[in-house]
Amino acid sequence: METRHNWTKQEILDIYNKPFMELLYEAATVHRQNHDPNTVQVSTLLSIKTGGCSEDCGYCPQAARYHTGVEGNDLMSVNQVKAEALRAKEAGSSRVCMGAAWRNVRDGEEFENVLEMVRTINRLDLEVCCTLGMITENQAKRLAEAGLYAYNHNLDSSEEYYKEVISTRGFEDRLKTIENVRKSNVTVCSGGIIGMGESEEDRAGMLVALSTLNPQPESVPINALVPVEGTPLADQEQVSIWDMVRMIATTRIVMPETQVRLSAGRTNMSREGQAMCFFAGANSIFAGDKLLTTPNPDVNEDMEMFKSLGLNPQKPFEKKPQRESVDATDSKYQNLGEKPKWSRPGHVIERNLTAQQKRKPQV
Ligand code: SAM
Ligand code: DTB
Ligand code: SF4
Repeated sequence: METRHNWTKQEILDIYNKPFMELLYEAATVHRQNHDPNTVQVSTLLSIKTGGCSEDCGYCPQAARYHTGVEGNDLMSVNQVKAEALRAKEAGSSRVCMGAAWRNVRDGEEFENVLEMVRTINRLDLEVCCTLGMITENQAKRLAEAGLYAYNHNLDSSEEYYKEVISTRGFEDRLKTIENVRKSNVTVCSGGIIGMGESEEDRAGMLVALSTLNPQPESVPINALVPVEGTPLADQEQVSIWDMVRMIATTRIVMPETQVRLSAGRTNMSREGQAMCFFAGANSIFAGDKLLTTPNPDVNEDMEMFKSLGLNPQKPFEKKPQRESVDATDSKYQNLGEKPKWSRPGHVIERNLTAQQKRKPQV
């Protein structure tokens, strides 16, 4: 069946709410028509710049304004990154995803260092992904030239619910960044979080926004909120495994060719729960005992799970060939010293303000 780019919210809601067995069967069928159901892509996350972020994302332990115990750190060195990437490769990952707690990329020394990290990891024959916040077209092209394979930039929720979670940046700028990445030929990784208090309509709304992109993202991470103390969403109830399976199955049906990533929240899922997610069409995970700042299952446990389910890790560059890394000296693209004006809506989100005002108890 041809990939559709005109899904409506009602159609997606109807899929999401199908009787569970029907939904699972349909998703597993679409999955088999488009992918090898026994292959799962494995990525390792690496937080190259942790904490101290200026934004007010209600879910995020790295936002400086909340009191979460995550310390702000400087950008890692290229050598440190290389050592971590080698460890990830030895542990069986085909991709390294470097995350930075930035609102957007700024031209300058730090970005030049990130470009060097991209070249270094690509030359280790690993797929390299970055998630650095909003980027311009020129920045995306420079990353592409350095050998970037994928750029992660999540829509996180529906356009409507986004406003309930974040006030310092707008949904439109997320879409604009994805458009910029597309112009660079780097693959797009974009998904979201469930369990933030959003409705089923919001979940469907997010899938409308993602599935109507043409082309659809090559990778769609579905995160279960990891509620972190000190963040505005700390008291959210753990999302149920049934909702997670429904969300993954629906994502698989509306985006048949994409790699659907079973992302944050696996430490709270049983092996049986995760197996249902794989059956429903998830074919990618983050491995390694840490996500960016929160825990993730142990690599050995994951490998045992793969063995018991007969799953095999996907090889690097299986979906799209490796691109050459161009040295900084041979670059076609200049550092433009851009100062882009990304939006800052600035509306009031009560629970974000409350979390910001709360002080840690004095000991
Ligand atoms: N600063 C960049 C940005 O916001 O695009 C990149 C890093 S940011 C931490 C990447 C993604 O991590 C977010 O878009 C969100 O989907 C996910 N994330 C952050 N905190 C999370 C949490 N507590 N639970 C689940 N996912 C989370
Ligand atoms: C994505 O969708 N999930 C990853 C990755 N992309 C960057 C991040 C999850 C972060 C969970 C919270 C933390 O560890 O700080
Ligand atoms: Fe900063 Fe990204 Fe966390 Fe938002 S999600 S606070 S932009 S690190």
